[in-house]
Amino acid sequence: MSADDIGAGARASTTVLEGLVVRSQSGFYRVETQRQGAWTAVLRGRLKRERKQRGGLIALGDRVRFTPIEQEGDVDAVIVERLPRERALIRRAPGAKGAWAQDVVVANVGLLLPTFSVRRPEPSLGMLDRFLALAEIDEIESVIVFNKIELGIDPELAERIAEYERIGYTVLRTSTIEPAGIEALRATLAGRISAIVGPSGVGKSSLLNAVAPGLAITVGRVSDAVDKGRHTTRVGELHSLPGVAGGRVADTPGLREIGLWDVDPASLEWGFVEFRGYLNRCRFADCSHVHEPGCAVREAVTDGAIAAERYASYVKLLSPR
Ligand SMILES: Nc1nc2c(ncn2[C@@H]2O[C@H](COP(=O)(O)OP(=O)(O)O)[C@@H](O)[C@H]2O)c(=O)[nH]1
Ligand SMILES: [Mg+2]
Ligand SMILES: [Zn+2]
Repeated sequence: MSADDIGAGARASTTVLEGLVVRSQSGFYRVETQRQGAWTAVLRGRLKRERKQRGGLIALGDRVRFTPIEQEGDVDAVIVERLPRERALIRRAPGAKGAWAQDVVVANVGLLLPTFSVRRPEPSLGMLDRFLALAEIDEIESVIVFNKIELGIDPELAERIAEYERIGYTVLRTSTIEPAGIEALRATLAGRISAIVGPSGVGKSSLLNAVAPGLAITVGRVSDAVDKGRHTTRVGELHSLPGVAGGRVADTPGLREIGLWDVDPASLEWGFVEFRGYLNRCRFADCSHVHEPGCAVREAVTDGAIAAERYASYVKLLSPR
């Protein structure tokens, strides 16, 4: 049964409950409440049409209002309203007529964890810079994770990592084998909604299992895409963390493609935190920091105040094609 077939004829009760969307798959939503358990919900008709038009009106991490219905299949609730989002991790794609299509990957997410392994696979720091810029622009805090440290960190990589710390980012050095940094990761995740992102194989699922063994997330294979090929179903899930502080973390397939996002070139400079002190010192107010004379950002690169590698990432992101 498709989600679209349910709920239209169902008589909704007048009870309205509030909950958090912790799982989303093909129009079905798992909604958790504080005291009334968890529900499987579909969208009410009007929301459904908006979902089609806007490509996903309800995202993982959204707070919603819903009413219980007579159970049909697994479905026992209909979502009637989405509450305002504090913030969201957004994937942007160029849309029709110069507009931007936006796809909310996780709503109300307070922390992004760009995660890489120090080797096997080798880290892509270009991708890291992309994640960091995206988080800065969406006003989401980032904590960088380098996993598999028991394999050893090349001096060159160690220097690059130190540079991220110098510009203000917290870096966790972890291993699920040794183990190392797991306690720090657990403390970082406690009591907030986070999203872990990064290439496959770096140990994201292993890290979450180390932080919360009860989760038992599948490790070492592509587990989050049900169905292969063109009709791949995206399953997003917010895992619940144990402990008094609680907390939720998304380890979701949509996050992998964030690399394909495109950003308004004028906002990109804001995504590089160490540029900010120079932005209003350029000769031209609309300086792109690539070819203009009197560019304070490029001077800072020449002086070594801004790392050449980070500047190179900026230029690459500015014109990805
Ligand atoms: N050497 C080493 N391997 C790890 C570590 N953490 C995870 N792995 C391995 O890396 C592979 C991918 O792990 P997985 O958690 O599925 O990565 P994900 O794709 O990012 O979720 C598995 O074979 C894990 O056993 C680590 O700290 N050190
Ligand atoms: Mg995984
Ligand atoms: Zn400039």
